[in-house]
Amino acid sequence: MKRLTLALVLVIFALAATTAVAKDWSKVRIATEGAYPPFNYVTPAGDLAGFDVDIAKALGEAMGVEVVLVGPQDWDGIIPALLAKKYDAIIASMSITEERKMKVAFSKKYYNTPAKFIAKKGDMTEFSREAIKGKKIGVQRATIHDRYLTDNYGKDAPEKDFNYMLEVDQPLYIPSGMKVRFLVTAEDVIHSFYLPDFGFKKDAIPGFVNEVWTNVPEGQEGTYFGQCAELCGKNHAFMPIEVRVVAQNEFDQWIAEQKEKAASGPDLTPFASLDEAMKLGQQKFAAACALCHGANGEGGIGLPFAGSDFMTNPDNRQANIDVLLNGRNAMPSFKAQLTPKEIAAVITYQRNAFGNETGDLIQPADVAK
Ligand code: HEC
Ligand SMILES: [Cu+2]
Repeated sequence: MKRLTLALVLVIFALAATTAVAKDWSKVRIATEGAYPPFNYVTPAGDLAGFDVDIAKALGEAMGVEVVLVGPQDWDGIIPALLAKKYDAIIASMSITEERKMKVAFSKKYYNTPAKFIAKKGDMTEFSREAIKGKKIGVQRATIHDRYLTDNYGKDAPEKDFNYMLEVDQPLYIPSGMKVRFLVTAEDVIHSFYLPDFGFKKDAIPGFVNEVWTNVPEGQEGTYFGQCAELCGKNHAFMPIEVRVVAQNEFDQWIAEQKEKAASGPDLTPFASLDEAMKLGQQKFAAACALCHGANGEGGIGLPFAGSDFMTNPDNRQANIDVLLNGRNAMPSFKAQLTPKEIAAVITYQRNAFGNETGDLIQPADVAK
């Protein structure tokens, strides 16, 4: 595996020799990125923390000056803002490079760490020019890693994917050259539909329909990214928005494909065996049910499954399906979140796991009836 050695430094902006009035150095403003844990990050309470921050504070103590931390500061603009004197220094695990040395004065390095390529286990074992041809590599813009790929792989450089945390499974398609109206609502909690390039941010509220519109001119087709801008829950940071603006003919084609997909209905292929259903059911249970019903079906917010009459009595099979589809009191309906196949699998799992062993195999068609 290829290694590259990073020298990490504190950057201090040298005061211009011509400065007439000596700056009062009793207070030093030091910026950090706040997006590189464990070196620098923002705590849930909104404070900057991490190794870099600790070093900054320790330096301040040793020098007998007050350190004011500035951040989070975007990496792309961290040096330009220093040059514009928004702060006096940067401490952000920045590598010393010849290019950066032309603009800023570095201190001695305060730590050293190797960088590595990472791929899914078994996917890639080497990272030679040959091996990474045609691959997509996620890399942060304007980092030495970004530069390393370009410098060392030349024209064979892999496609760099700066958007790897912004892409979604189901992008929204809209046509260019016409006014498009978005009807914005939410299914669970309040989110916010934020697309900076379109100049809008709109609350998505369950039970309300809000409206925004855009008109992307012809010739500006492409992919536009946004994010949920409302602190909506523990997965808030992972709610990207992806809008593909395409020419009218391409849009018509996409609509036709969607209609065809919708008409063919959900996948109702029966499970070949109880085992097959149990495997899928176990996954879905862990992801969607364990939180309330307990990892071993012991119950919690939801009722226990282990040994319950509801699970083991064959007369309750249909009632079991109905609860999943329609919900009951605090038990949410899963009709919109799981496919008939997934619901069938999870019910099969409930009725055979945790010592229930009824042998019941629920098929997707039983759920879709
Ligand atoms: C947000 C918490 C929550 C989640 C998530 C949840 N449940 Fe429930 N579930 C409940 C509660 C609460 C009840 C009791 C409902 C009542 O009071 O009638 C319940 C009841 C049930 C019952 C009826 C049991 C009985 O003995 O009457 C079934 C079946 C069930 N849940 C299955 C599931 C499955 C399968 C999943 C995952 C796909 C799931 N639940 C996810 C909270 C939850
Ligand atoms: Cu959200």
